[in-house]
Amino acid sequence: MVAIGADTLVLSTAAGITSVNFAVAAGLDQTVGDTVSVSNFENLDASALASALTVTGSAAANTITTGGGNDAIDGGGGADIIAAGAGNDTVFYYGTETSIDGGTGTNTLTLRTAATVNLATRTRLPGIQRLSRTSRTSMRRRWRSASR
Ligand SMILES: [Ca+2]
Ligand SMILES: [Ca+2]
Repeated sequence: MVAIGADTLVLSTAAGITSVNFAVAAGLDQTVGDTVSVSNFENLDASALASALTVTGSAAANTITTGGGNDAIDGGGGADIIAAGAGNDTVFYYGTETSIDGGTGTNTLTLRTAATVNLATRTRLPGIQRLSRTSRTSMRRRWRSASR
């Protein structure tokens, strides 16, 4: 079953939540750390939070906005719109995203697919200063702005 929808979960307080996972099966709890069963959301607005959050998107398009904590965001592929806010955030890059904004802080983009990312002309990647890669990834890097 594929869940169709565009529901946005807005977190006005952390309430103990440490992670949000949109990749769970439909109807299952998407939040970890709280006592509330939250299900069937696709999008997250956690911009009000100052604590760190781990967010996992589904294979479909997700709009994920996090707050001032040092967040880790894995959009899971799809035409995601990701904004990590303040803090030193880590965002996974699949190459299918509509946009990734690291926000302020020292942010790391982790490539999950082979890609050439030019940080000097990162129009789609504002706020990203660092690249890292997983062992499955090959990539070429241009550090024209970062290394000089
Ligand atoms: Ca996604
Ligand atoms: Ca953040």
